[in-house]
Amino acid sequence: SRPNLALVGATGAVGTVMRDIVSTREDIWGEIRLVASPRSAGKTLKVRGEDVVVRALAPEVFDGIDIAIFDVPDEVSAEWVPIAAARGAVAIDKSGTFRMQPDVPLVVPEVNPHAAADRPRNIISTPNCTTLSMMAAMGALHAEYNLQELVVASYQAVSGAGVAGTARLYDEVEALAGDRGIGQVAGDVRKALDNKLAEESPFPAPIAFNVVPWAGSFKEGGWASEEIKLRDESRKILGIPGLKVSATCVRVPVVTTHSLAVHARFEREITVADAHRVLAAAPTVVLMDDPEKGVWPTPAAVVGTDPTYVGRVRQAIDFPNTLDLFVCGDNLRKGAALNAAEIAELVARESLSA
Ligand code: 2RA
Repeated sequence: SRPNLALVGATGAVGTVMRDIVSTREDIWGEIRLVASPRSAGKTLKVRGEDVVVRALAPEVFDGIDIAIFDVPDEVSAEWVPIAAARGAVAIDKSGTFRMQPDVPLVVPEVNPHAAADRPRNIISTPNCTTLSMMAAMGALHAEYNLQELVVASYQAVSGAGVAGTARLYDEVEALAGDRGIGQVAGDVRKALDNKLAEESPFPAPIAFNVVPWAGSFKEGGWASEEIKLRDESRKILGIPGLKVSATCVRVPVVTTHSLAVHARFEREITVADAHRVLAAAPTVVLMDDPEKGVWPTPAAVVGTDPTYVGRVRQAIDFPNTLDLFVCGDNLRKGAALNAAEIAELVARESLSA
């Protein structure tokens, strides 16, 4: 019989995309149950063209569920993912809570699908969207050229910070629209926003007419949590415990789709032609790389689509084993909902073929 799926966090930024994804991909599911905080319970939302009433998170909502996808804050996952798993569901968790635990696999289906089967706690984690934005591309290159080092700068969209992040960018743009003198005097953007917007921002500096060199929470040594996640998660997914990684994560005024400038060193020389061949053959990567014609990916050009887009591939002039490239990926789709749905499909196929 068809497996039953629960979507926990069905009303958030990722949850909304999740409903769209399960409604448009091949339908392998029996029931799809929507679950959210008590505040959102009782709402009616569409899935697969049908109205479904959202249920409040409680132990019983997992009865009869085979797979539960969680996109909720870390502390909610910490409490509820083990409850779902104990009630017999395979829990696929998007939070940071379990990702680095050794008995929980961290899965990107293009890169390490086999890892999903080894899940002693019935929990599978899905990576942070920043890591995911480059994993399909870096996994394909690593498989042939053996990755040694990554230096990354991110350009992260505001929807990575949820519905509130997106609302804030729109509010700031609206508040500043029409002022053709703004952004030319130190501090004027912040001052104008302080005067016009009462609500506190989810970002530590203005995000309109600006870039913000900070994403996530404060970690030892002055690192931001997003930078540490990028390092730890890349190592685990690619299966390279000693991979050298250094990152700077930056928030930019883009609604959705994270971009990364990646400087990747491999074990042996890799030319642009080599990289193009590998990337063009990777099923979920789209190569957009013809700089003479102005062809490279931008977030605005690819948002709302599934692939990982790669352009600006160069062999670093002073480092022959090293590529510089630019990657874009929709942080709500491959970066979140799509990867979780793909893991769920992997697990579902195990039982369908058993
Ligand atoms: C962000 N990666 O973009 C985060 C979301 N977990 O803020």
